[in-house]
Amino acid sequence: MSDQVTLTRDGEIAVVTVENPPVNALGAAVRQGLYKAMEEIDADDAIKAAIIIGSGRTFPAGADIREFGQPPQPPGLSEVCTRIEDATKPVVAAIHGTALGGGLEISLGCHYRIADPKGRVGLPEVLIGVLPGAGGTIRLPRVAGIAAALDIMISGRQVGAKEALSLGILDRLADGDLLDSAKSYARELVAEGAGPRKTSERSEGLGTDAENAAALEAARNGIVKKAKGLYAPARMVDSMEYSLTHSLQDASNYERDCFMECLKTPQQKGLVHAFFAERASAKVPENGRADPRPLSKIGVIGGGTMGAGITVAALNAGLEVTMVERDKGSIDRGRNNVEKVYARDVEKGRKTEEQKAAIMARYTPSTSYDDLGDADLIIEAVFENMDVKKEVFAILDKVAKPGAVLASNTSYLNIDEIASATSRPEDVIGLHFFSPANIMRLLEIVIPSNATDDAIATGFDLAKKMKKVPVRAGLCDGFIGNRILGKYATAAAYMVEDGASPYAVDEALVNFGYPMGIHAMGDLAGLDIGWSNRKNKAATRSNDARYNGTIADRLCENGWFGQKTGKGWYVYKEGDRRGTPNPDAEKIIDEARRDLGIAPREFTEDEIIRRYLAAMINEGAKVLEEGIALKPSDIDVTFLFGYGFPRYRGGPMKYADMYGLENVLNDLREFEKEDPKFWKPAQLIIDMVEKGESFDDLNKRAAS
Ligand code: 3H9
Repeated sequence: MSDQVTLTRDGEIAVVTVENPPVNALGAAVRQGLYKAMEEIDADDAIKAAIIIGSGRTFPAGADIREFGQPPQPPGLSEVCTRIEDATKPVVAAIHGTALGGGLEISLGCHYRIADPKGRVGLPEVLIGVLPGAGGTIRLPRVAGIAAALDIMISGRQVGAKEALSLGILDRLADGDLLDSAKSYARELVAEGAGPRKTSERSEGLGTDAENAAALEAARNGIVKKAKGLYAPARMVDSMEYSLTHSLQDASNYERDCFMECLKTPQQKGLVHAFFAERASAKVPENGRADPRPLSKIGVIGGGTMGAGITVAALNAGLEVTMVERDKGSIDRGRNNVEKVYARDVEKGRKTEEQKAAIMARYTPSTSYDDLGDADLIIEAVFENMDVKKEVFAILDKVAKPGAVLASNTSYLNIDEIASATSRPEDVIGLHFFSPANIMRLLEIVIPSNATDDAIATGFDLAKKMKKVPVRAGLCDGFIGNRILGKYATAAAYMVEDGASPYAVDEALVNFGYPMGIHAMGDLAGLDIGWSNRKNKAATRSNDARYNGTIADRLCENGWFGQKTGKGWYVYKEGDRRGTPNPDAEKIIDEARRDLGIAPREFTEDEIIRRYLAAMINEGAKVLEEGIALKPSDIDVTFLFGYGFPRYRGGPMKYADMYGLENVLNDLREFEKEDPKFWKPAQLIIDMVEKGESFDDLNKRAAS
């Protein structure tokens, strides 16, 4: 076969095992091995049926994504699936773990499918910018129906074994050991004389022509809502539609053409980059140098929105949590904030009352710091003020057990200074959660000067337990995310002062792929946050920098903080979260421009995006230069998971590579003429353009 595919025999049953850890991806050697195994099985009269199974943790989880864009190596996956389907003896797929993408397609090439009850199947190609390219659009609808098949493909969701059974994707669930069950199934098939059953020739999932057409049309209309901006979903519908009236060979060719078209799109490159960037962010030097400290009990200081969100994230991770607040009223509110999350879960049918009670049993509200004596890690989530935080850390120093990790959830403050309030700065790290902390997956792990490797590794371990995406950030004002946000928010503020409407800026960003524009986002988060930040920094602001808060300050001076006051950049009707432009804000903008002596000018959508992104990328490069981020992909991950950057664009640094670093530099040079200080190009960008390097080159260097 090949090193990655073995064929063994148990009497008249052949067992083909794929062994390509960690996820049995269907790389060239696996495809060759499967193809050869089918040839051997067909040629051996003693074999009456065959089983395909994955070793280790899963049935193949898809094509090997690393091969995308490389010269193709035969046989193609589609060919392998058809070769399996053409086998002259019944072939049973024995599924455990996650049969995804090409993995599910291999199993659909098999004639029968049995799965471990905990197994899952799916066609998540949409998440990496392609469509199923090995018969998925052809075979899945034939067993599951068009509507279900398109729902699975367009959402990319994983379908549990029970649902897959009810949809006709699976034939049965294993009872006990999967391989034993699969062998019994295969023997039954042989005994019954059930021969090969080609999925591509089945039709029980399909409806009448009119029903099929209606399902295709409904999916086409739903794409705008369900897969906004994505290219691949429409091609899935096209390919499925084509397969209904064409031979398997023609349909396979058409599907392959659609797949190849998707492969050429920047979306596909952005999404594949996002896939690997997400997995690379936890690979940090400290993790290799030290083991995390034990972690089962955590303390949270503060029961506000952030403290409660962190508590829920920790409870969901199976940890015990003690929450401390300063008085009875505050801790009651804290407890209520936690409880209402689970009450909603019960209301929505996501949890039972018993499950809620079991989770809440791991939660201890308290008004005494002394109750934190056995916590392995304590996260402070109090008011964003240095004196308050230092006070908390001085107390933690007294009550925490030796070796407990002490973490601050600050989003801007200097953690070295916070750590100086303790006698153990080596145990202090930053854990910057994003609100709502139980939902948002980004966790910036901030590394102060004295933190030890095992304290840092413990932060990463917490992220893993909470299923968060951790990003290692060095110490600076705003760390990675908020520091870069500060720059592009300023670029947006300058554009509005200079003549762009805030609504045009937001529209440009939505068209770029953001879920909402920066002004709508400001209204959602509360404009008072930025206002108070600007006031805090007023004394240290440099005189030669252009001020960015003239208009926003005036909105706040009127008490217009955004959604919570019903008015900000937009006006909000009672209970409505979507605003309409605020005419009073427009008046303020006009006045501010007059006061600043600015003659407003036009900004095209293209210029808005060029400025917004140039500010973001330039600061990203400075963050890299200073070692605040270890690699460009960490910046991408930060913005994908914490700031709404459209995933299909891969993140700001990947976008820079695709837009062309030289073009970024040209934009910066153009804008630099009007404000040399703000738009000064990062030296890293200048050097990289000179050397013809890309941010991807830096990612590769970091990985090696
Ligand atoms: C496809 O099938 C196209 C076909 O229709 C047509 C072709 C013609 N390839 O996520 P994890 C690596 S498209 C290469 O941390 P988990 C991953 O990078 C494919 N590598 O584990 C990581 O490497 P490292 C459709 C892959 O347990 C390691 O495996 N399938 C692939 O949290 C462990 O991964 C998909 O899109 C791959 N396909 O989750 C499924 N998959 O250790 C993509 C994983 O160096 N995969 N790796 O960082 C997943 O969704 C998750 O990996 C899975 C396991 C759920 C399977």
